Amino acid sequence: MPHPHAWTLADVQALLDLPLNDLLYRAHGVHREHFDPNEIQLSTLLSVKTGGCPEDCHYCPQSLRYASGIDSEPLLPLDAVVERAQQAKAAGATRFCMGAAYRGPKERDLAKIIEYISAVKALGLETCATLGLLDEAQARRLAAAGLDYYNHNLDTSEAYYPEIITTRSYADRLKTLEHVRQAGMRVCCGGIVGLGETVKDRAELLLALSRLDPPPESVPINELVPVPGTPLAHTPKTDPIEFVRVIAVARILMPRAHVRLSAGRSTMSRELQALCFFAGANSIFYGEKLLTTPNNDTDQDHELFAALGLRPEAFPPADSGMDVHAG
Ligand code: SAM
Ligand code: DTB
Ligand code: SF4
Repeated sequence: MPHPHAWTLADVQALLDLPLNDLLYRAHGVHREHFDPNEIQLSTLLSVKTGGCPEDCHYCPQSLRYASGIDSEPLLPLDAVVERAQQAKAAGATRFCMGAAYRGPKERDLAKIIEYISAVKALGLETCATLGLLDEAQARRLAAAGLDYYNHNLDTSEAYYPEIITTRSYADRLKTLEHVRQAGMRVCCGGIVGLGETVKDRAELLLALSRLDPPPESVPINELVPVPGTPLAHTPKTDPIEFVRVIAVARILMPRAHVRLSAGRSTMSRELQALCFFAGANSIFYGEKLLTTPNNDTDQDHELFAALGLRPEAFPPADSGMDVHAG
């Protein structure tokens, strides 16, 4: 097997094209080498600032350009964020991810988000934020506040990207990821399947993710949630087997990353989710809402874990900085 950095586009295309049983066997083998295959990490999302975004991401209901029916909401008060984080912790999540509909955070908002981060971290949860583009100083301030992960996706291939977003470039995204790394935070970076991209675009996205240096610690693989009013509302649904292939190849290319079965899970059967977990997904968004769209019912998730013999990652998470032996 080539060194991770030596993968070529042809290799990745060949992986995506393998007979499914060969691909699954290989991906599951890589998964077992690096992780307990029966453990799953749970992240809960909260939209801390919703809608009214000036960007034009064609998939996104929060862009102010599309009539998706989302009401804009300003930044939530600190106590509301803390309450939701406490609920997430009580329900068994180990990571709390705060999302904001920005091109990038404004100074006044960043100061408030820094307060959220300190308060959520004090609960012993891992913290993650997704706030759009960051400059160097902003990344440093978030890291200093105790932010463990920053989510910023490449979304699709560089070639297909201009069909999906015109208001900021692939290069802008890579710059933000560099700032996040330089500030010492862990990177959560993935993409979306089902934007109308080709299999080659998927291969290019997966290769670009694996070539981030170092590769992301967390890789969310989203299936497009088609929201009425957005330009991609009528995009044909991805073949579920094709989706599983993307998960499997992400696992092979990024053996140590948590691969997250992300948006789109609520319309997936239990069997399809089980196949994704076999293919190497070992993290999910947990809680009944993503940012603005519905996610799976938590009781049903627990039934699924029981049926599959999956154990949620224990609390406190390994990297929370909490003393495991205290209390
Ligand atoms: N505004 C920030 C940004 O774009 O970086 C942070 C929030 S944004 C909603 C985070 C990610 O959610 C996007 O990069 C995209 O990958 C994903 N996303 C948004 N809408 C989606 C949809 N309808 N279906 C699937 N994924 C979606
Ligand atoms: C990611 O890759 N997926 C999440 C998270 N990062 C922020 C967002 C999914 C959003 C789905 C559409 C919505 O609920 O608005
Ligand atoms: Fe704005 Fe982020 Fe939605 Fe793009 S994905 S429109 S940047 S909230």
